[in-house]
Amino acid sequence: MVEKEIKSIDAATNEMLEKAAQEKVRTVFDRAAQMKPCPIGGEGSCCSNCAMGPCRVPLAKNKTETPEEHALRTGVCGATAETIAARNFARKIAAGTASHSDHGRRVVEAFKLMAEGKTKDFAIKDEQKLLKLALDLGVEIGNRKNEEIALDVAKVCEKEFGKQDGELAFIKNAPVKRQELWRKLGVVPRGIDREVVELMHRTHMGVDQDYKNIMLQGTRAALADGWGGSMIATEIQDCMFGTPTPTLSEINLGVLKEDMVNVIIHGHEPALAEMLAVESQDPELIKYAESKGAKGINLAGMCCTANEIMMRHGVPIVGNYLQQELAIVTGAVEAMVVDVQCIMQGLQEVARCFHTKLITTDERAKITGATHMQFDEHNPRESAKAIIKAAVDNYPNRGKNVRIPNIKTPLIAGFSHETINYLLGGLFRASYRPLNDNIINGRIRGLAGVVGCNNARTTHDGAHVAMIKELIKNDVLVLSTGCGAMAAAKAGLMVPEAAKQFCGPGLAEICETVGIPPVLHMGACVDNSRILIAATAVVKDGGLGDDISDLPAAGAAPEWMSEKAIAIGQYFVASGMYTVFGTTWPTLGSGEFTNHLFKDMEEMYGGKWDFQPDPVQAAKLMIEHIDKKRKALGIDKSRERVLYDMAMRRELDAV
Ligand code: SF4
Ligand code: MSK
Repeated sequence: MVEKEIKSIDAATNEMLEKAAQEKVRTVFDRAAQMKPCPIGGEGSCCSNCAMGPCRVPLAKNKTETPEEHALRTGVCGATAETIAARNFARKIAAGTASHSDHGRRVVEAFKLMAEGKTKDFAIKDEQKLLKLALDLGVEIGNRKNEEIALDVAKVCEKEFGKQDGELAFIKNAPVKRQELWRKLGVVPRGIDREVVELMHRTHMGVDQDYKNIMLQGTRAALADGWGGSMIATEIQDCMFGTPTPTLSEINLGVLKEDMVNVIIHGHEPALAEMLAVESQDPELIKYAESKGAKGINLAGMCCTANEIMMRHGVPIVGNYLQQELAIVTGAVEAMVVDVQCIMQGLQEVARCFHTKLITTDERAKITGATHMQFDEHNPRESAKAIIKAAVDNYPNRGKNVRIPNIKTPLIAGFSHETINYLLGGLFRASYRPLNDNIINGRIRGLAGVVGCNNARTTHDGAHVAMIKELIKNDVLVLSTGCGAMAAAKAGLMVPEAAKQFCGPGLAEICETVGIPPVLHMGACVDNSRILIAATAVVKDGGLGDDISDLPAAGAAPEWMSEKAIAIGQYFVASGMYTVFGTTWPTLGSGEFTNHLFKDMEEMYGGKWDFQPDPVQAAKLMIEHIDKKRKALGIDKSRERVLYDMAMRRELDAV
């Protein structure tokens, strides 16, 4: 675990931390300082899978431990350090897969209601995508109405969750060679729920006690996330809410408005957020807000729900994961509306110190002390209206101690796979060809997916921004999602002008020619599936090998904290991607199991895990990997990595 020196690299965050300290409001930053992480749990060496434990099997102090001594270091049932670390790791994959996939299931349910005409407020926004999806899923198009096609698409997707055998449908979206490898290794997912249930079973006390075998099922569950639940969520959301296209917006606490009713929507699922975006513009509700003394209604987003509505509607983003409580500390938030995932329980305690109403909206995610207003998918507009009205009613309760940091940054987001295709190839010959050509000629050195959370154990946003700057300086085009994308946006890396300032000459030239930022915002956590699709499109366009593992590409989550990040990492690795995580690594208690993830997986999948808490060093590892792949492809000529001396590094940090 790296000790952080400063709390955040973001000035707005630091300003609100000062305000919180002055007003004696306790936030995640204070709780992290007070609660030291358990070192044994942190390295995956604690098992509490049965009531004979918890059993702790930390790494041997004696580095020259003999195999016999090692065999004696077990839990009460005899489970070894390898089994315990693997079970803990696999259960994180199960939880991450379950979270993304349950999100996907909810979206399919809303889509089905829409197709059946049982909710009038949702519609098919992207007909092209619906038809493509129908073709991919074997749904008849003919002369049928869109709603009929959508209903069959919904039914096929719904079945993906409960299927007992066969293969998940979207597995066919992967490169053919990859599909064959998965079949050979026996890791093709059969049904999403089945893989999660089986993984939970196999990691129960006394079941699977061979770490390699546990990870085969861990991989199958992770693939059921990336090429299953997450991909379903992304595809159906695009059909129903629109496929994102480049959109200009703003980010950071400065998007809150002193003279308006501020409503923040926080979490992950976009259905309610979509309706809030519509209802916040409703003239009647605006008039109602004016009757309470406000100038209007200001809707803004937090975490991945923010990414969803910013990509589709340009709704501004207040901040990422570690800023959720600080938004309330401004004293200017009438309602913090939450759905599921990444919502800190600490929000309620912070909200109690201000006038903010914390509103839960999903029966799966309630918080003691919060107000619950159930979102009704049959009547989504009515639900949204009631929530906004509650926020407006709370405006007169706002205290005098309001301080909104005057800090916000513009960003351009909305780089779905389809958009990248059009931007690079043009509307009539959409293709990845120009991207592939520029990777082959070396202007673009490679691709990096930098994704994931913030973590209170490391400087807020610091690792994301340092890693991304190092990558783009070395001509690596960055694709980003989640809270990492927001960190990049706040640092000014998501506007085309950033190319000239921060990129190496090759990448800068491409960004300037096409008019794109060097860091492409691809969406929320579930939209990491867009990165899989983009990587596959690069493979299919030709010239860069015949599998994802051949590409000069790498993945990273430098500030990860969520179990979902482990599921994402495992499906990246199993899809052939070198993937490096920062902050902390949850299997260090077992050298042998860690070796399996860091070495054996490369032989199995062509991708592997790595851990490097220093973000610049981690970026260097990614660049080394990219260069290794360029060499294997025979396109390594005239590419030298830019080596920085201290003066150059200071100059880079100053911009
Ligand atoms: Fe201990 Fe084994 Fe029970 Fe885990 S399953 S708590 S290692 S006895
Ligand atoms: S919100 S999972 S902190 S990216 Fe998706 Fe951010 Fe990580 Fe949650």
